[in-house]
Parts: sequence; structure tokens; C-alpha cells
Amino acid sequence: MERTFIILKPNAVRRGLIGEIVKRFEQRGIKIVGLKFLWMTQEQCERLYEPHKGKPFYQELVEFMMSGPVVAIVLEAPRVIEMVRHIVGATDPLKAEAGTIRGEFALTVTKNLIHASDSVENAEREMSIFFRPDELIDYKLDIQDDI
Ligand code: YYY
Ligand code: MG
Repeated sequence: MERTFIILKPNAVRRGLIGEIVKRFEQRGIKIVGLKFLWMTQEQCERLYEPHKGKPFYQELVEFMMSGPVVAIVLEAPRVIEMVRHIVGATDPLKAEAGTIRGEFALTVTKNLIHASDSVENAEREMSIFFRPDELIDYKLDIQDDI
């Protein structure tokens, strides 16, 4: 079983889209194993986006991510990293397919509503910035045998 890490960005919270976005993962049968509402610190933000340090969009991205509270979530399912990125859509909302989160609700690259890990290594690294191991909850979904 694989795990991934997502963040509902500050504009997703401000626009009242938490339920709409979380619903899409739940209805797919993906299990929530960690969930937190928080305002990112500079340190958390710099660690999360460490791979992007020095890129032209970095400063704007960091400022935006700290402009309000976010929802940090750890999800679990088979091949969940790829599955979640598929549900989220392309980084640039202009290129995101209709039916994806970004393809339906986002307008610009910076404010593309949601972060999702892109590899097993990054998922582990990113979730460890926001969750202690004991904050990830082990339980069974009712639908486990049905999806
Ligand atoms: O993984 P994903 O979020 O789809 O894109 P990344 O290439 O990892 O970039 C992270 C984040 O940076 C992106 O969600 C918005 C922002 N960004 C940007 O503002 N402008 C770009 N040209 C590329 C990325
Ligand atoms: Mg990325």
C-alpha cells in the first residue's frame, strides 16, 4: 500500500473548496490517514518547496502558501501517488484536463489550489514535515472490499 501527501492551498480554504476537493478522493475509495488544519511556518514552507529553491516563481509561491491556513492530508491507496496527481490535474490549469480539480476550479499556476507529492521519496519527505508517525492513523474503510 502506498501513501501520498497533499496540501489544500490557502485559496482552496478561502474559496470554501475543502469539502469539494476532499470528496473527490473519498469517492474514489482513497483512505485519509492523516488530516490537519494549519497555517504554514516559513520553515515548513521552505522545507516543502526545497527542490524549487532558486526558481523564478519560488518567492511568490512561498508568500502565497503562507497567506492563510491550509489543510494537510496524508492519503493511502494502491498507486495513490499517480492516482492523486491524475485527480488533481496538470500544474498549469490551462493544461489541466476537464474533470480534474485544477481543470475545474483553478485559473492560474501559482493559485492552482492543491499540492500533491510526485514520488515515493518526496511523499515521505513532505509528510514528515507536517506529521509525526503516530499522527497517521491505521484503520479500515467500510468500502475496502467493494472498490
Ligand atoms: O507538483 P506541482 O504542484 O504540479 O508543480 P511543481 O512543478 O512541483 O511546482 C510547485 C508549485 O510551484 C506549483 O504547484 C505552482 C508553482 N509554480 C509556479 O508558480 N510557476 C511555475 N512555472 C511552476 C510552478
Ligand atoms: Mg510538485
